[in-house]
Amino acid sequence: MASLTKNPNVNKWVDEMIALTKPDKVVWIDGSEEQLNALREEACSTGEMIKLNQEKLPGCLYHRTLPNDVARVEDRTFICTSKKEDAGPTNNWCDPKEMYAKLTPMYDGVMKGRTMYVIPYSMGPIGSPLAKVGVEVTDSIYVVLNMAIMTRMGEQAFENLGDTSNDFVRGLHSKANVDPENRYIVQFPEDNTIWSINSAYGGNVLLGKKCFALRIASYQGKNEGWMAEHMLILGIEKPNGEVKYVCAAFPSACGKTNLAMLIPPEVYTKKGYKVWTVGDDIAWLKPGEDGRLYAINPENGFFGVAPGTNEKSNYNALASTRKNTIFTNVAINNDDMTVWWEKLDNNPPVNATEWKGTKVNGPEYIAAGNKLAHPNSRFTAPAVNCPCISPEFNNPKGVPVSAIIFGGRRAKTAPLVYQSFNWQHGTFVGSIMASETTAAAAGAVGVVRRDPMAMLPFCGYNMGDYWAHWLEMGKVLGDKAPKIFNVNWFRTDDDGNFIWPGFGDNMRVLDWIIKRCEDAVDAVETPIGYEPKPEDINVEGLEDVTTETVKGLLSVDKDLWKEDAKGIHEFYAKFGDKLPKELELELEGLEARLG
Ligand code: OXD
Ligand code: MN
Repeated sequence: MASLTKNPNVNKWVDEMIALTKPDKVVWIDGSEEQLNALREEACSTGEMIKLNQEKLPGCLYHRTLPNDVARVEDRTFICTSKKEDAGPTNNWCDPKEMYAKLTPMYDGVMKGRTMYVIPYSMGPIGSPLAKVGVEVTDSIYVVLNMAIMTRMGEQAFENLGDTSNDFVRGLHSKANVDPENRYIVQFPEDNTIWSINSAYGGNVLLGKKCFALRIASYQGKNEGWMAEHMLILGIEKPNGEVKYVCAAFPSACGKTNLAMLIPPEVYTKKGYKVWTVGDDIAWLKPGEDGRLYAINPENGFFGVAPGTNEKSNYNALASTRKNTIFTNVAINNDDMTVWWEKLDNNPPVNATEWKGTKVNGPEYIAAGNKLAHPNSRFTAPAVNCPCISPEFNNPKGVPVSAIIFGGRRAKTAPLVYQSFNWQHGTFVGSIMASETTAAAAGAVGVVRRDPMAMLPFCGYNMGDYWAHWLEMGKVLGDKAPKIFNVNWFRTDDDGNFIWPGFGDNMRVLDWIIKRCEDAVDAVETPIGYEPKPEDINVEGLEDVTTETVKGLLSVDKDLWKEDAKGIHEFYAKFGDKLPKELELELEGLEARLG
């Protein structure tokens, strides 16, 4: 099939990939509904996809991955820069020459008997100066259909690239034999290249997402003066119609998609407050003409975790999945070919197929201690489906950011919310982000895992250089820089119960954050930063939380923080002389203030 572009750089690279992988057939994805429909039919006829109930879930399809291929594989993810120190102590590294030499034979002829799909896609709105183009070649229709939801895919992407540019990310994916022993997810930041092999699971194979929009893009951002961050973007509309935008970074499994789509409590909706979703996972940030920081969501859909999503926890996410959605590794209700997952409701289907494909009696299966849906089962849903999608979602300029919020899961240390003293201190606050492991994951409970800016598995270069870039961006932005905050929804009482209600009530904390950005409310200075006066967190309409409770949630236990500071020293030590002096000074400052 003829190429869709005159761009010689694209065509040369695609020809090389064809010569390497030797597919029987090559199909360029133009993005038309006609072509996508034919692919859907083909995938359903081979069993790769299963058609769900087209009345209840129009346009929705189901896919099951192999049980050995259900999540991102951090231990098989590499950053291949010529110098080891450019990947840094938090990434797996391999010399690019060595890695190419190892993988090339694995790709040699891997698509014999298969079709290669060439997917042009744009990360970011078509026509946006912040957007970037990628081309992914793959032997998986599942990848094509997911990329059609997650990106602006097809011929339109070449409009952004033009006929001569060489600035596109080259993504080579083959599911090969889905062999976990030979699974590799490899980024070559210096070559704008990603090679992924032996997986068919989303995070490893939808190369526009984590591989490009975070790992490669973070490296590009450092060189080009912008930032790629693991952040949601939301707009808070005030009763006067003004909308303030915030970005927020949380480690995986801290409720990012829920915060991005939050429905404010009645005390706020009554007054006319509303929350608009711009993005739920990734933000690209660049200073605009007015000197403020602007954000776009490079993605076009949501690749969300299904279990736990329900009418109450995230009404908007659930609504987003009711049409044109791909479900991966959830359970099927065979009575009506709909989907089910843990905590969707209290009625697991009796006539169920669990995620691995076995027919079971749902309630009995669960009673025996099994899960019907894989805990990391997913929905891939178009952003346009989201009832609260921001009217600015496709704005090529992006949205101006007033505040950046960091957060983690801490039982005792971090207060409900605090504000950093300034950008440099805010960078420090982001660099010491951490979560305590929960009983949900294997291993010891309560162990602190450092996850700076929630970028630990996603930073495409040395984290020390990444912090230096943050500090540099602060200098560029000057007094127009967003204010930086830290939140913790997960403080527990002595019995281990969460004290703060979370979900929609997190609006009460966002309210204080916005007021701080507008200089409309005072704060109290503490050793760790500025905190609200307890009475400035609106608790109207809450049943179990009073201003007294908030006071407790804001308490800072100096001994715990001193202990934490020791852990930060240890973590920082890994970076040697790549650690910016400013951060070392911030840590010393914190310790001095703690006494
Ligand atoms: C994700 C993640 O899948 O952060 O978004 O793990
Ligand atoms: Mn994520």
